[in-house]
Amino acid sequence: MVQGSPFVVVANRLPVDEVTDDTPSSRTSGGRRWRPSPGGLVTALHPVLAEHKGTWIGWSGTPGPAPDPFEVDGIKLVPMSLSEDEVERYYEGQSNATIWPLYHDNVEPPIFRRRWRDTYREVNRRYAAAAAKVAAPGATVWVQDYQLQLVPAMLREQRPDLLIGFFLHIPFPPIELFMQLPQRAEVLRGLLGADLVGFQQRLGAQNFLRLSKHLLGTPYSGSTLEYEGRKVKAEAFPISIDFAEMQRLADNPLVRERAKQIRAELGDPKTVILGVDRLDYTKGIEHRLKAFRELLADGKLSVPESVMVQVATPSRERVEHYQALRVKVEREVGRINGDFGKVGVPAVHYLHQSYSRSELAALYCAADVMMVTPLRDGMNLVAKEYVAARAENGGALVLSEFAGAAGELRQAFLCNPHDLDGVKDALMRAVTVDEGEARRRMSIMQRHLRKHDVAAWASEFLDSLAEIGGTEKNRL
Ligand code: GDG
Repeated sequence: MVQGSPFVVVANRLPVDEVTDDTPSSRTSGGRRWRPSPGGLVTALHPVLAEHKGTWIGWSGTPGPAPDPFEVDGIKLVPMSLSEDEVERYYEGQSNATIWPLYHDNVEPPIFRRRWRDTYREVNRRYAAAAAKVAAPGATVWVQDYQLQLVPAMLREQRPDLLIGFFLHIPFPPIELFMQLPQRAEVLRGLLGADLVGFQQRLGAQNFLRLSKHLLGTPYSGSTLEYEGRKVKAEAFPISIDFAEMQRLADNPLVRERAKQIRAELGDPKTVILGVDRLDYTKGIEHRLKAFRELLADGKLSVPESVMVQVATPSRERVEHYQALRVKVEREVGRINGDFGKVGVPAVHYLHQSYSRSELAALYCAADVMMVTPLRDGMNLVAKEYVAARAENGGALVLSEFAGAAGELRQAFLCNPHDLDGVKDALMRAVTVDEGEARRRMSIMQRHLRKHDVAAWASEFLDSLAEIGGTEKNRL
């Protein structure tokens, strides 16, 4: 008789990647090999999962039949299968072409397709069934993100004994936008299946409480609403990074050496301006390129004294919005380099590639100015990583007011990415800030992040959930 796990994480993806080469650190399962994929979420949850023999349910990242459950570093992994069609409809379609743009202020028009939402429902049902199967009586189940919003209610229906938490990593939109979703009541009821619904920002939690009242007439007081005779709490838990890990990387002599080398390879400019994002239309990559181009045209910045490095990690490449964005960004980069580059010195070094954590840390160390200019972003971990990597080095962060991180990183050079003059002004202030002032700002932000790291985030959420569960400290 299988006893089940007292703690279960349900996420779209498993925290591992399949490897096809002979990487020595890979683990095998049914002839397939896996390597842990380092990420904030798994780092934060690993201690809880390992201590309580936890289980993580998610997709392996490859379409087709799922491998058998296996273990990595003391955590049981239960792979879910997704067919090619399901990847197209549930993941690329409903999740990334409908919900993603809608929840990010309709930055691109969301596409609504009935087939996509039917598949989204079916896949959510399968994830919920897997969780119902592995969870021990009275277990805590933590469901992650916008791909799985129906899971909490589906799970509660099968397993009312469970304590269910949900965390949304992206913004939760205002009522007027959410109401466009053809599946709106179903999604809302899905989320209301949880005991605790966590958001990145207070605004998201308020939008959710107001929406529930508007759409379902559920009364609320403070952060708690009543739904079908139960209490559901909606609160903000701003996610963070593994601060110590990034600081350790940035302190590593090899990484420091690499940072020097990067600057030398860029021609030892006075100012290195950096952007690191998934190539996503919410990240405001074009807006920052335009600001840089205009500053070059105005003569306020010039090549080779100032150069920009833009890492645009390939992302969701089969989704149309993303293909169109790539064309626009690459056209803008070409235009800037054509107008302002010199032989052997492009103005913008554009890198449509993925890098290792240590190469990213070296880039952070090499950059005088970091530009994070999303039009809307749940949090933005890149902004936090840059701050963590700067140690005693100063450096300046230009940060959009529309990133969740702006609520905490108040010493950044804040800007409205829609206001081009405002972005230019913030960038110039960051480029010209004196060293003492830059260090002062950086150290205040570092102090904040050292305390509010990803482990603190996970334990705040889980403590709050346990409190709702009504048992002492932790039900786990
Ligand atoms: C969603 C929400 C929220 C990027 N390129 C490479 C690479 N990265 C890493 C960064 C960072 C992460 O990916 C990106 O996180 P962000 O927070 O910036 O953005 P999203 O991917 O949109 O994440 C966001 C987040 O969820 C967490 O809740 O903050 O608002 O949209 O850690 O360093 N990592 C490596 N190579 C790369 O080339 N290794």
